[in-house]
Amino acid sequence: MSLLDRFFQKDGVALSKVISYIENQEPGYQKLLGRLYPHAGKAYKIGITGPPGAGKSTIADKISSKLAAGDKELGIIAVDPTSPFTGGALLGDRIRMQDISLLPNVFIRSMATRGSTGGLAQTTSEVTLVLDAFGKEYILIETVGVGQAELDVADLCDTTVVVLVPEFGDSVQMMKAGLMEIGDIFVVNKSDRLGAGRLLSELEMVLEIRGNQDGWGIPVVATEAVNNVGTEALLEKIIQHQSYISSHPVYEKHRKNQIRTELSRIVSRQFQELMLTRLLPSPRLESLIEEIYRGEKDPYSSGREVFSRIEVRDN
Ligand SMILES: Nc1nc2c(ncn2[C@@H]2O[C@H](COP(=O)(O)OP(=O)(O)OP(=O)(O)O)[C@@H](O)[C@H]2O)c(=O)[nH]1
Ligand SMILES: [Mg+2]
Repeated sequence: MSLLDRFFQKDGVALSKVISYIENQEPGYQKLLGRLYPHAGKAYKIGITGPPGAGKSTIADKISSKLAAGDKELGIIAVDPTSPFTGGALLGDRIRMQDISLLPNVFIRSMATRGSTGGLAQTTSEVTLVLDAFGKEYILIETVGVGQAELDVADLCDTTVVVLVPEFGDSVQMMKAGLMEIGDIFVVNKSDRLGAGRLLSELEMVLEIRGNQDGWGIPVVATEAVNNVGTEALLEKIIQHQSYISSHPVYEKHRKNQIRTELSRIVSRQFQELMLTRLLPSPRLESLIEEIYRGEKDPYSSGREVFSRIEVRDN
């Protein structure tokens, strides 16, 4: 039986293998994605993002066990930032999600960000597609919301939950980090800590000024995830957002935007490959750098010259 046959028979080992194949960009991986694509499109994607240590994994764990208890098929992707400051995150995620990882309807994958040439968002989106095609109904994607790549991941999701904690500071800092724009639901976690009440009312004020978004009033939920407090209310808000967005015309726009982003990413990546392998392979690049360095050429006309070697056919 082929790997794909086993995959479609819901073999977890085949699922892991297909994901590795995609992550490593093995030969023909794009064809494989093309074959999976028609089987995908049913999963609901929930992004959980926020600063390091805010409690994202703990929240993902609590929400997942509630969904899994309701017999939902779940996929969880934890994006490991591989930063020297959060080097232990990978192991930490595994430990905190140990209980749910034993359930037959839950599949957890930790993804390292290093070495993904197509970018984190691209690989995450491809792994999401694989889980979707496998038949996962909900896919939770945990990312540390501190960089552009992480913000891009939010575009993949249907509901983005932004997790904040009192220690992270005031709303000005959150706005700077770009977190205020991407949240469909905000969570003040560690509400057992000092300053949680202030953060909550500050957030509510900022969101009130921002107003409704296409008829969705962005809620703020207080949680104490380690003790499973407020997590039920959070899941309720997620389900509410799901039914809101699924029935609202904004969903079509959202889906089309996802397709637009995906398509342009795929084309850009192919351009990049074309450039590195054919137009400007390393030796050619190095000699151009030398020529520019010696003042014999300028980078602008050199760039145009390289580009002009592409034959663009109109059809
Ligand atoms: N006091 C308190 N601690 C919490 C709460 N929720 C989570 N924690 C603790 O905060 C720490 C970080 O939690 P994680 O769930 O790993 O946070 P994270 O956002 O996934 O962390 P990274 O993935 O490393 O960015 C853990 O020690 C948790 O037990 C809470 O509500 N109150
Ligand atoms: Mg985590």
